[in-house]
Amino acid sequence: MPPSDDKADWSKVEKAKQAGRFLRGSIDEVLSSDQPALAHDDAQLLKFHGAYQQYDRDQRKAGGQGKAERAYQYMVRVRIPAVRLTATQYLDLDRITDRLASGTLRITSRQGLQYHGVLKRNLKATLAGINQTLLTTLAACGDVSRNVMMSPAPPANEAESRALDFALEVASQLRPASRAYHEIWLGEQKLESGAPENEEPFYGQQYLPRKFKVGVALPGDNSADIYTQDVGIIPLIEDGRLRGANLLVGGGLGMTHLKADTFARLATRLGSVEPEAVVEATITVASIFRDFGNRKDRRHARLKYLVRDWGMDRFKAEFVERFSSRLHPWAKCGELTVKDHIGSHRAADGSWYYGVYVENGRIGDTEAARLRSGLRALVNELQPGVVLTPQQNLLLTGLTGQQVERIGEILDDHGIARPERVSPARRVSLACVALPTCGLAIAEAERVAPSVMDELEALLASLGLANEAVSVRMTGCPNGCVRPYTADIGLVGRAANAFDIYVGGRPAGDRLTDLYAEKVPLGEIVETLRPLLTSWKDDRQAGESFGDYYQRVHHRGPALGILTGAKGTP
Ligand code: SRM
Ligand code: SF4
Repeated sequence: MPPSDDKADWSKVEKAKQAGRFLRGSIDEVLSSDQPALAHDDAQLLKFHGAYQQYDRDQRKAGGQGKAERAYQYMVRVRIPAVRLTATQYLDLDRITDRLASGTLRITSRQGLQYHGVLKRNLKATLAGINQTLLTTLAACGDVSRNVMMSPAPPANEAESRALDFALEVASQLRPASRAYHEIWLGEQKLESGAPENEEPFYGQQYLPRKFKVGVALPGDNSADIYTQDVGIIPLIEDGRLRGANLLVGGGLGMTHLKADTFARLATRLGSVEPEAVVEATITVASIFRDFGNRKDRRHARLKYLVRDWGMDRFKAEFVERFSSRLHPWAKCGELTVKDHIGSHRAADGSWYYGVYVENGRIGDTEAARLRSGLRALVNELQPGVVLTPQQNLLLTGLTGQQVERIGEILDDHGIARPERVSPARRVSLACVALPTCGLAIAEAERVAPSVMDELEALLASLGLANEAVSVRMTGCPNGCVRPYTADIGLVGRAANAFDIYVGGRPAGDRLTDLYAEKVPLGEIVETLRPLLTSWKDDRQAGESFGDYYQRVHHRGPALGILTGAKGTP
């Protein structure tokens, strides 16, 4: 019997789903009442609709309020499976934030878009407004297949284009079927008889045990960091033809400090399949997760724990049993790396695309730089396609050479640094949202990352390393929302003002970092790294990245495909 059938000790979230009538709960009733917030079960169900109940943690600190006085607000996440927006969609999404949210937009590390600070009374208008742009928030969060990531650059040929369609097809087939979303947010009439019994043919009423993440790479571009996904898809393209895809399973990064039974894990090779079987293979993995994932303990509910517990032999056997096509051995494929999509690039069809650097994904206006206004002006005037990248940046696509020249002028007019003036390290660095909105943040990230980068840039310049793209990924807790454990340097919030420093990942994304130093105060992070960066400069081999150098010279202990939350040895 699959463990998920034993319902006695199911987690509170499983019980909320069980009673939730396919994601309905009493969300609609509470939204139209004067209750200040949703209670636990509804707040859990709300996530499947793409919104998180939060409160401003800055305000709470200042006012010293208890739970009852929290000023509740909502984060709303737009799911954009094809990661491509039209100019009109972008401008419509931009307008919503002035009317209904905090006045900023936030590009996420999974190529989604978030609003923060949405008030309860504005939630319906926000979700309805997003749907009017022909986008959705359904399944942006919750125990379902999340936004499917993919390489953001325009495909170079027909084979790449077909490969990127895997992302769309997986997203469409794993989209929840419940009409609850339409009833609550889009005014569709509720059925008199309640929810039909089989409203979710794939998910069932319990949905998945936890979130499920899929990413598609392209040969030479692992922007989607596929080793960190539940399913990673590497298309096999030979002589311009799509031959199939290699599949990885069981990656995931979240862990808990000091808990050795939680871990970040790189996905393991499952094998390869024919092109027409890629989507079915992905859904097959999701079905194994649905039936066997842990529904008692959410800390151990991700697919990676099942893969570790079973081992790949058992996992493969279960997969083959369910899969209608053939699973072939892993096929030889080229080295993965990450392309820097910033600045101007020529697409295969002769058009141009231009990557605008967005520091930590936050699109807003400040006194120093009017990024949101500048992007609006660019999109308005040039009417480009807009693509969100896994590095929290934004590409404008389908441009002429003349339009590319115009971009520089518009950036200048709005005080936005042209990409060539942003250092290589900053261009590839990420930070998660963290404070003040994230309820799980232990430390700051997005708000302090720019000053950490200022210091690091100064140190790199003083060492003659200013042109090195050292990737720094900073998170306010060990959940790993900007994938710190595969970067050159990962900074992970450990206490209010202190971070654990991880080093030794690499752009290919197929190696985890080591824990290098613990509980380093924010102001000492860069100094702590100074000796290591200095020895890299002195002893590196030609072209050797910081992460590669660390692994060659300093790494002690076993090669790691797993990084546990246990106290590590620096
Ligand atoms: Fe994440 C939870 C933000 C990508 C691992 N993540 C959260 C929540 C919703 C906090 C919460 O549960 O209350 C954060 C909302 C903060 C806010 O105020 O906006 C949050 N995660 C984000 C985003 C916005 C980070 C960013 O700055 O870009 C990313 C949204 C992506 C999207 O559009 O869907 C985001 N989160 C990730 C990634 C990276 C990825 O998917 O490529 C990871 C690591 C990969 C993985 O899943 O293992 C990630 N987030 C987590 C976890 C740990 C999950 C685990 O099973 O271990 C949590 C906590 C949880 O789910 O309980 C979490
Ligand atoms: Fe919040 Fe932690 Fe994710 Fe940062 S890494 S957004 S602090 S859950």
